[in-house]
Amino acid sequence: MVHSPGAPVTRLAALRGLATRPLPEPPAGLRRGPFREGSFRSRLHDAALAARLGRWLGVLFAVCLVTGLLSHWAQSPDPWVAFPTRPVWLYRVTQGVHVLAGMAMIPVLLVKLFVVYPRLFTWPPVRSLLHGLERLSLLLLVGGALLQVATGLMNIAGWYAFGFFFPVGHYWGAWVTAGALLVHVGAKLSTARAALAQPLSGEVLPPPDEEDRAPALSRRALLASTVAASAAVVVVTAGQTVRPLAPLALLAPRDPRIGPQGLPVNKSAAAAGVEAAATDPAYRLRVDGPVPRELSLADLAALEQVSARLPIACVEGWSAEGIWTGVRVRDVLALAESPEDRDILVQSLQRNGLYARSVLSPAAARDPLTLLALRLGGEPLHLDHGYPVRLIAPARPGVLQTKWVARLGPR
Ligand SMILES: Nc1nc2c(c(=O)[nH]1)N[C@H]1C(S)=C(S)[C@@H](COP(=O)(O)O)O[C@H]1N2
Ligand SMILES: [Mo]
Repeated sequence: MVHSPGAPVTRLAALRGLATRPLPEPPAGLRRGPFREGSFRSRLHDAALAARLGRWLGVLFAVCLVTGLLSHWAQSPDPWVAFPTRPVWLYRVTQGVHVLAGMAMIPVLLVKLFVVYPRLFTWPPVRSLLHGLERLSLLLLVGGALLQVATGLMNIAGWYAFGFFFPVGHYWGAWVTAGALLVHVGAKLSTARAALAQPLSGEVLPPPDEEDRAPALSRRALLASTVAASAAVVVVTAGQTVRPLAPLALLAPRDPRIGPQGLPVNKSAAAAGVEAAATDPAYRLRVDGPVPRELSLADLAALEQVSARLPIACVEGWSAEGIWTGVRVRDVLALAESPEDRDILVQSLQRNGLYARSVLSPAAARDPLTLLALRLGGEPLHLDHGYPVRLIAPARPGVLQTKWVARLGPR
């Protein structure tokens, strides 16, 4: 080996040689069970099929990553740049797409794993250092992808059986999976290109040497049914956010039409422990600022009332629109002479819980459509929708649309 500091190219070549140098093959006696030659006979374990499924997965993963990062940004309490507040349906669309793309991934991921799992038992298991590293990255890729899909699915079903805070785990899981995917694509690029150039056989082939066995499915038919399953999942889930599809929303945990005042409820007043405080006639909205204010419901009703059609767009993928009526946050803050360039902390009557408070960026607080709603669909707000006062703002994740507001002011 050459060790001259002036020859980085030679050193790189040496490193490359080390990484790709064949490792000694393990004794053939260990080659048992699924490691034996010809253990997997189905013609569906096929590179051309794997590459096509992989391409689909890559597209869906990219959509999930981008929309997921947007959601992370929208929920960040301290963003460099505030998440935009227009169009008002922005978050509704990005998060709806996020959940749908994640759901669509499930059949494709499962079929892809079925198609490629025999490769788990390649022989020798590790050919070189580089090959070993690549196989290790597959562990992260498969583990990460399954974890992302499973935690996402559990989250939309409201089943928090995992021992970590969902947004944090799902966020870091995404980066690990993305990194492993990048390595995978890099390692497989030329193989995948060649496999994609091959036509996908529509022929129904029996396993080799078993010409008399009844074959089941062609590769093309498996690909087509996977895509169809994926599309079907989308159709029976999309109704939780796309109204015309609501009657088909068999898989959606939420029907956007069902709930008090025609809108779903994520946490009821009883569950939040706010029934007494929210219905107390002594309720006053506290507004912090140089001239602190305490406003009764009558005071609020005497201010200019604004109506706007705005969606509640839950991170779980369901969304529904309502016509909200109430006062502008900026008008209320002006009464307390609160400065216009500060983050605004909104606090609920709810004592505990992650969603008992939220932060409005200065731009969101100034937005003429950022409201403290008193009415929904023309009626006084239902207790479960946040009576007496709830925050409703454009292009804002549902988790930040604080209900039963007790107090607001500069953070
Ligand atoms: N105080 C408080 N506000 C809250 C919540 C909560 O648990 N506590 N849940 C949030 C979530 S996750 C959503 S999606 C919306 C749902 O509003 P809705 O129940 O009126 O449909 O309220 C948000 N506001
Ligand atoms: Mo939510």
